[in-house]
Amino acid sequence: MRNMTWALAMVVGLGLGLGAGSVAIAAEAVQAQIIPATGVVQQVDAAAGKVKIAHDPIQALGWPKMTMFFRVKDAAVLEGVVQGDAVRFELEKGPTGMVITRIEKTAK
Ligand SMILES: [Cu+2]
Repeated sequence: MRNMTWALAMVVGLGLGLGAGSVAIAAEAVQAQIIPATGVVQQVDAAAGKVKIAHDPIQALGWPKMTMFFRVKDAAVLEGVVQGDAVRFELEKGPTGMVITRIEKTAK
């Protein structure tokens, strides 16, 4: 509780001290953060711009290991990616959630 109060005070302090413009820039920087992850491709739906990946835990997001669909930022991200590929990929927070910006196969 004490920490929460402190955090709130910091947010208010930042808002007052830096002004709305700086806060907006800070929010943008957080949005552009690249989050690395690894997993195995289960299904590729290029037409829908989606890929199902059994991913390892993603610490930066606090996500446990799970199998789920991800949307890709651009269809080109899925080029050459097929079911069964072990991959390393990068996530970025988009306006409607996490999207994959890059997929790279790892050695088998
Ligand atoms: Cu997940």
